[in-house]
Amino acid sequence: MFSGVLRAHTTASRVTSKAVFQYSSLNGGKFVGCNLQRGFHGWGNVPMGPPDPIFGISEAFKKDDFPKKINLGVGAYRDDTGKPYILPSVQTAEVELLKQDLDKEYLPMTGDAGFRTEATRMAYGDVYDSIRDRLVSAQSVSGTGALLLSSRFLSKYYPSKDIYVSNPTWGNHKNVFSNAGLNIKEYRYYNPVTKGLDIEAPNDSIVLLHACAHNPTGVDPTHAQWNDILRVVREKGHFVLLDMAYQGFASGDFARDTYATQLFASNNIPMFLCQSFAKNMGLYGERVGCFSALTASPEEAARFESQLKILVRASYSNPPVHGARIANFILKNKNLRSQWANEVKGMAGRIISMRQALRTILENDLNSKHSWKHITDQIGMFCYTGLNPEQVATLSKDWHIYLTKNGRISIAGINSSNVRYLAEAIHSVTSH
Ligand code: PGU
Repeated sequence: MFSGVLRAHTTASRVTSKAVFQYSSLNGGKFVGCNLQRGFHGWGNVPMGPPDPIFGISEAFKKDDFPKKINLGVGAYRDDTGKPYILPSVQTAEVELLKQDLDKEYLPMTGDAGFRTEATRMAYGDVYDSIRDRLVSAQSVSGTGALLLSSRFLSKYYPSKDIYVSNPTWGNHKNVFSNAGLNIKEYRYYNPVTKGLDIEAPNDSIVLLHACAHNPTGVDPTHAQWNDILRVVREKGHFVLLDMAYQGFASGDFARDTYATQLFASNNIPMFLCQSFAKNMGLYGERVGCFSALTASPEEAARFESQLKILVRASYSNPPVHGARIANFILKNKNLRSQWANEVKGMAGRIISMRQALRTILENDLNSKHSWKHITDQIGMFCYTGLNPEQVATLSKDWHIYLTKNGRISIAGINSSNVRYLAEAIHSVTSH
């Protein structure tokens, strides 16, 4: 064992600090530790963090070797054999792209321009042509990346730092927003007394809304309720942050799921939109998304875009290329695009049939004394079951069925082979 002394000089202050490095001859001469005489003394101040409420469940599920285990935690589509589903349209696009022998050069900071055009056109539908010269967009690192850009931009330039999210909402909204320096406030999404939507926030607030397939409740506003929300947003001067992670999964139809986006855009509500292609193209790990901002004029759009580029450059420089190419290829190719639409319809349809199957077994076969109507009333990938944390814990401990503590189940994880086992488990934990 011997010690070496390293002197580091900082040119700015001319301060010299000493660091004593220890090497161990017993450890093959490898560096085994560093003891700075001043300043840093290791990460003793770093507390152990909790596991992620959604991805932590996948980790627990993986460790379980029970053959009938079920993962209903993460919102990731599975086919009827419980396997991840690679969409045939995506496979075709990848094969065609490979033939083109494309390079892997950096994308511009705001990403692939063709992809951004196609993605935003799909989200804003008929309104797109009338707003395109005021719309600023950036390809994002999936939906989460779009939310990150939104919240960092708002934190820097929006006058209020309070953001109102529905109670409940997707858990990671709060992490992303608070990391960007925004203060999380909640509005009561559903008022059980009026059986209506309840969005209470002071004037000029930032309000996060789920464009379709609300996560975790699976309860979306009706068109009439969206119109009411628009009225309130207008009267109170709110800024709308629209999260659209599930276009196509609410109704099985891309166009029908754009009601909220089109409503706000056509009424010139100041808004950001966060799109994800994780679910509807099954491109989870490719991280394909799009951030867009509706501004007041082309001149404002130009200033906004200049700052957006600076923000992207400082965050991750430029987005990944492969997934956006796949999405763009599908969106631009008429035949492939309609094939994709059918594949999404198929996924949405399988989810609906699993809702029906689960409810039927619980109510008709097992004679549950509870109503399970909400399983089929709710839409999108999730069902907010109403199971309490204790029942959720029993499901994982005794039945090897994994779901988030708030009682949300990802219907996409249910299939014809496990639905009965799941129904029996739910019946068992709700029978006492
Ligand atoms: N917004 C909402 C409402 C979401 O549910 C999700 C994903 C995202 C954005 C972000 O998805 P990206 O993959 O970044 O595009 N929620 C899923 C997936 C797992 C997770 O928590 O990220 C879920 O299970 O809730």
